[in-house]
Amino acid sequence: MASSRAAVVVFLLALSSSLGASAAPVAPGLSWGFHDTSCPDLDHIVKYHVGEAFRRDVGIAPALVRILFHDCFPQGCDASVLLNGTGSELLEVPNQTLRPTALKLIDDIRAAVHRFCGPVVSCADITALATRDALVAAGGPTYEIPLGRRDGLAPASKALVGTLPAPFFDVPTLIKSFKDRNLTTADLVSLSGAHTIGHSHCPSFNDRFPPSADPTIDPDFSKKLQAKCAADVPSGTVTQVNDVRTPDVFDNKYYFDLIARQGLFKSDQGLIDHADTKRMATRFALNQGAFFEQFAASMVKMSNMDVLTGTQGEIRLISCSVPNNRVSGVQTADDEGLVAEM
Ligand code: HEM
Ligand SMILES: *[C@@H]1O[C@H](CO)[C@@H](O)[C@H](O)[C@H]1NC(C)=O
Ligand SMILES: *[C@@H]1O[C@H](CO)[C@@H](O)[C@H](O)[C@H]1NC(C)=O
Ligand SMILES: CC(=O)N[C@H]1CO[C@H](CO)[C@@H](O)[C@@H]1O
Repeated sequence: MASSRAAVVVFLLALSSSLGASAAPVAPGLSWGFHDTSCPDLDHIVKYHVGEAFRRDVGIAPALVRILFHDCFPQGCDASVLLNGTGSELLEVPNQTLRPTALKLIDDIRAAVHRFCGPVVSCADITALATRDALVAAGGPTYEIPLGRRDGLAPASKALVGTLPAPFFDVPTLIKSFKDRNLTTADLVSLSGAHTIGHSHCPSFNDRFPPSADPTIDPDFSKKLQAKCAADVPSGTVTQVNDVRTPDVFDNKYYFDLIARQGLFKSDQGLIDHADTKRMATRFALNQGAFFEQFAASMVKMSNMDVLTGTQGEIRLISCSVPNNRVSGVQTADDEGLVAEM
């Protein structure tokens, strides 16, 4: 009950801010209920599969959220991050720790959806919906997302993947990195709160061990991390939870971590210190409702970044890992025909 009311509030919020000049949650070509007639059971199918996967492994939630971020930020939410093989984004450093279980789940959901409805729903729409449902399963806010995304034909370039922010960035660099993608400081502070779930590998935070010149980290926490990562042989085998308080629950405890100087990355910890972000990060620590409201609005915005719509791109037919032109016997023209028939 409460959560469906929250959904309505976020929905109205998104609608009303779409009338404003600054934010446009409904990108041209996307619409609410895009698949209502072409795939009426879409929401249900996605939610069922995400629920089952979450019961087996709560790590599916952070895994999906990070995949969405890594898809949308470099060149838009076009499922390009899912493509495999030569030149794929998965081979780039920031993507090396995307979880294969979540990549597989997205494709399993695509297969189930296409079995029920025919090949009318893109991997990009499925990724956005599955991420939303996984966040809710982990305790986070729900929100409505407009649909109608199409899948990209090729991976983002190395240069674009390189625009993803790094964990050693300071706040001004983070703000600029987000601004370059039309994301605001409020988007930065709230979306960083996704680090309230999930885990990281030692190479992502080994710049914060003693004798670190970084005075912003709790020295005991820093020592513990260092001791834990001493066992990281071969490198990348040890994991550390992002939120030491409630590692698997999507809540506002991440901002408590920052106040206690136990943010894992420099990029996290800075948010509670810098003049441009401190007020909001503190507010989110004190008021989970305020965090959830901003986070949901920012997720809708991120899910709509530079989407392909209409006749752009394609609906991947065989696998979310493979563009149609790489599959023998399937042509992109057939795909357009199929979609037009539906
Ligand atoms: C603000 C700049 C950001 C930086 C510098 C950053 C950096 C990182 C790094 C280095 C990791 C750990 C990777 C590893 O070692 O395995 C990570 C994990 C994660 N990030 Fe971020 N991130 C940022 C923003 C975001 C945003 C906007 C989201 C989504 C809304 C997000 C969601 C996640 C999640 C859920 C994980 C855990 C993944 C898992 O458990 O598999 N991050 N991030
Ligand atoms: C890409 O994914 C497809 C479908 O799962 C698989 O058949 C193919 O072997 C994969 N290719 C590479 C290079 O991993
Ligand atoms: C940001 O917004 C401006 C103005 O709406 C637009 O011209 C520009 O292409 C956008 N940039 C990105 C990276 O989306
Ligand atoms: C999920 C995934 O495909 N990760 C890959 C990222 O890139 C490295 C190589 O650079 C691969 O080993 C990983 O499998």
